[in-house]
Amino acid sequence: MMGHKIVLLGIAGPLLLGSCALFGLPTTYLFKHNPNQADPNAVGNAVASESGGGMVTTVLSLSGLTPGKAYIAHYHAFGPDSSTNPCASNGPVTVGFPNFTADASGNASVTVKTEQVKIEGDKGAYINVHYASDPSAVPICAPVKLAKG
Ligand SMILES: [Cu+2]
Repeated sequence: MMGHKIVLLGIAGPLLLGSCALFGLPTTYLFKHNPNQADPNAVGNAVASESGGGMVTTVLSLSGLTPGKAYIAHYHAFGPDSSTNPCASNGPVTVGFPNFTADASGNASVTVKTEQVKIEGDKGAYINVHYASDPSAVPICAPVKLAKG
C-alpha cells in the first residue's frame, strides 16, 4: 500500500506542476511595474478563484494609482513578441474587466467573472491595467502564465 501511495504522488506532482496555471485555484498573481513612468508607485494583485459551473472570478486589488483616474484592465493571451515574458508579449485581449476609477487615495478594486475556457492556458497569459484615456499607457502587469505553449 505504501508503495502505491508513493507512486501516485510521484505522478501527481509533475502533473500539477505542468498543468495550466488556473488549476489549484484560488491563485494570487502579483502585479509588476512596466518599464515606463506611468503611476510609478502602482502595485497590486489579482486573485483568481473557481466560482462553479466552469466560471472563474478574478479580483484585482490595486494601489498607487492616480487618484480619480479612470482605468481599464484585461486578461491577454500570450502574444508573438516573447515566449517567456507574457507582459512583453503583446498579446490580444481575451477578457475585459469592467471600467473602474481609482479612489481619492489611488486605490481601486475591480472584479470580473468569466468562463474558464476563455482564460485557459495561453489565453490567460497576463493581466494588465491601462489608462482608460490612453490605453498605450500600461503602468502595471501581472504575469499569469510564464511560458508560451
Ligand atoms: Cu489590456
